[in-house]
Amino acid sequence: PTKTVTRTTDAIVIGAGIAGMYQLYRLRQLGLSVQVFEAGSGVGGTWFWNRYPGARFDSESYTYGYAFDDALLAEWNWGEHFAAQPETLRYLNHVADRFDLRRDIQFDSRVAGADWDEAERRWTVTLDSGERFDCRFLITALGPLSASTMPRLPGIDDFQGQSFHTSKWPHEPVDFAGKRVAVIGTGATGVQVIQTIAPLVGSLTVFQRTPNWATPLLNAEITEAEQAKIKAGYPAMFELLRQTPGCYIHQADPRGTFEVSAEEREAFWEELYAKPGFAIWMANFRDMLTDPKANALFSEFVARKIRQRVKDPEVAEMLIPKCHGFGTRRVPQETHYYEAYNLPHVSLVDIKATPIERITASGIRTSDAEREFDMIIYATGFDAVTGSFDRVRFTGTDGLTLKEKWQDGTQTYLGLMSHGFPNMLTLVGPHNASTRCNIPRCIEQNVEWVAELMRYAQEKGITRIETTPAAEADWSRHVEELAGGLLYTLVDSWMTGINRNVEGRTTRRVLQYQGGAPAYREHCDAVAKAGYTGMTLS
Ligand code: NA7
Repeated sequence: PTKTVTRTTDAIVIGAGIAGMYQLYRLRQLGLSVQVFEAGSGVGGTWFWNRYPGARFDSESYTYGYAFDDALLAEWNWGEHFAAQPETLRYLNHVADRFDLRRDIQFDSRVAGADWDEAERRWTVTLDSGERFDCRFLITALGPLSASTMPRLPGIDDFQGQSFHTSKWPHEPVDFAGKRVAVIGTGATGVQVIQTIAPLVGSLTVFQRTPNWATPLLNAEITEAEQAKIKAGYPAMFELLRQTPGCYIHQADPRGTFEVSAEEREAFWEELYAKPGFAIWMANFRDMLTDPKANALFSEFVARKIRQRVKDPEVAEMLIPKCHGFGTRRVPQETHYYEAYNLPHVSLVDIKATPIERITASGIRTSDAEREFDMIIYATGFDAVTGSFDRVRFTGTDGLTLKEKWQDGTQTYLGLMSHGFPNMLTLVGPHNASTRCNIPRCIEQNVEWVAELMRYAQEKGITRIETTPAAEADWSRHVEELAGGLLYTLVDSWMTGINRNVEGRTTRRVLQYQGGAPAYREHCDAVAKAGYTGMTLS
């Protein structure tokens, strides 16, 4: 049957977050027609959705913004070293306006599925509304942390008070005054919410399953003098970011933990604890994330800090992770997080000891108590990296969906494509360096590589691009091998693909390329330079 489509373009991009916006910009420069679909009613992706109180960068603002346009860099003044969500969303809206991006973005449009048509060598994209569109190249910019997940608890819909998942936070202001609030979840998001609302609420009860090693963010406003210095330093800073493994301004210390004296070690760790941002995670001794003994010693240092900061020793012990070492899960960055537990109206419930049995009409019932709340905040995270792909029905050459193909292990080439899904490019997909990265830096690399591939295809009249099974198998094996020896692979977290709120997400997986962004970039560049090895172009 002839298909009826609303619009036919050279490319469709799914998602208008940081990746999708920049991809649109780059493809337009090639003279391609592009249609972007965005589920939200505005641009910004993560920064559009995650409006919960306290949402902010853990990367230095100026390392996070787009680097591709000098005029944009020159005109934008970040207000804080670690900008809060409203500022970031303002920035992304500014970018959308400045480059006139909105005219090719259709908002409030969630993509339900995409079907490959081998005869036409084109994709048909179907929206939730049933509307269909058609394109030669399909580029996904779905976001690695966009498929939010709720606990699988009975009674969630029975609750009569207000309740929110942090990533679906309402646009209207939420009033906390005098409210009895529950927060479930103590990951990077939970920590930001808890420390921010603690002083505003009537009472706060935190339901913690696993504590995390949180360390001080030490945010500050950017002074005028700093602003000038940041602007003048942009070229050198971006050059440095190209060289560090995760494109952060922090670099591992070349020394091993046990190569220095105990005094020197302690002094160095004190220094790191007083440094803003991720320095403590990324500029620590070089063996901190590979040597269990080094890791345990540093974890003990951070545990001491927690004990010093939390007045009630029992609560302090509950907040100290016992089953994983520092940095083997995402390190939440905090501002007076631990001090929040010193407030008389804040309490902590260990739900490993006393599990939540159900959500009731008036609150939360654990195995030992029933508590009443006016508001429940679910800071329960995401079906990371592959979850956003699973929620779209991508159907490839042999009728297999991508979800089915990746069911028993993700298979990709360069984390940017998968065999059986021709002409589909997966920005920030599994197996690329992006989710171990100061993400816009890796996004720019992904986007620019894809744009160059599109330019090449245009020049050579190529209408079909697919990776070979052999190249895909090699890359996937390489990615698995690189993760060997890293302590994080031994721990359950979104970084290892675990999410017990999702059917089948109980086995650890390697989702990220761990060889570092520079090596990843070299791989990608070598592939392009050699005329796109590992791929069939026709
Ligand atoms: P995370 O880091 O995945 O944290 C989710 C939190 O929610 C974590 O503490 C979980 O406990 C907890 N959780 C999840 N499901 C449940 C259920 N069913 N019951 C109780 N507690 C639960 O997500 P975030 O949003 O904080 O951060 C995601 C990333 O966004 C972050 O790393 C940054 O890169 C930005 P668990 O640890 O699984 O025991």
